Amino acid sequence: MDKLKQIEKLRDKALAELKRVDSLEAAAAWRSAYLGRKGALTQLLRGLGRVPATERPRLGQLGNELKVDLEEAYAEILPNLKQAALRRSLEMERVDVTLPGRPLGPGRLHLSTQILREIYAIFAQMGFQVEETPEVELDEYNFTLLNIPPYHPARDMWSSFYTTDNRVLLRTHTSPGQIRVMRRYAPEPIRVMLPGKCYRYEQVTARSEIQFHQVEGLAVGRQISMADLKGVLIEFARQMFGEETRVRFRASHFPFTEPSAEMDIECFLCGGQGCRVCKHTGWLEILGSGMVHPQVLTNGGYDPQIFSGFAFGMGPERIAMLKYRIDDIRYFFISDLRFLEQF
Ligand code: 2NL
Repeated sequence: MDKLKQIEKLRDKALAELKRVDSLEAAAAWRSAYLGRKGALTQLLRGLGRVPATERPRLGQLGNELKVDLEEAYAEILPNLKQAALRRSLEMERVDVTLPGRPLGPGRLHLSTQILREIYAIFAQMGFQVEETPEVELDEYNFTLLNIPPYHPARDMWSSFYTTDNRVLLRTHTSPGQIRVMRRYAPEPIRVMLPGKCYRYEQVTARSEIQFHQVEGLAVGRQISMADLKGVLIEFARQMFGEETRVRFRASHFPFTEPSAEMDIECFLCGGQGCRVCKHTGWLEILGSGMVHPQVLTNGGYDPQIFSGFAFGMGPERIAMLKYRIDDIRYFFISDLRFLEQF
């Protein structure tokens, strides 16, 4: 077939097909079938290289005219198709504002809050009252008054969130609040619980978060001994983990207590036999504690010749993780209902 006829046939075919195009998708397909890089017209124009030189200019001109005509025909139908597509999507996505809303569940307390409240309830029976203290603290309260000297690793910029004022930071533990409470009540005897969010500038992993809760207890009075500390914490362990729970105290170190001890409970998952959770020791570390350091008592406004006290601190997330076998602390802070609704 000669080229002239081919061009005319292509025109008829393309225009006839364009008449049947009824959607944006079909229009795009049509455009690429005729005008695209591998389209019929493009192929045909490319084939002109092989026709005799005398016919080439005229055929080239006709081919280019066809190209312009097809582009124009395409541009002409496009606005209508766009309109139709818009109308269809408005129709399909219409919102019926008279439909009743989807019911929202009543919500529930966050797991960390649930555990915190269990802890308060137990210590409340033993005379401890809850106090809340600031999350944004002076470094004097967060460190210095707690007997954490300037060269102590906990003061390192890398583990604290400082503000642009280098005397102000996000508390790394709830203990600075204990100083505030002591100064408010001294020289009265006190028994207080301090719960709240704490922050550490550290790599987030399955075992450590930059944010976590802590709950601390503090008792200061005239006749308080290490026996009181042990009695109170053993009672706590029995109420929290069961009457039969065995505990042990291990010597430890904190800058603000002397002596210091950590309390372990017998692993309730394996009954002390040794398992993955207790790392085959049979024991789970639950909290840190100790007798308040004389310097800290002094800083709080109590004369250490007359007063003594004990303190302890624990993480509700850690306790919840052990209790419910949660293997990643990050679940507590990502607000995923699939996690939260299990508790
Ligand atoms: C832990 C250990 C602890 C305290 C917190 C405290 C506060 C004052 C004076 C003395 Cl004002 N002590 N708090 C004492 C021992 C341990 O926390 O591992 N917490 C997660």
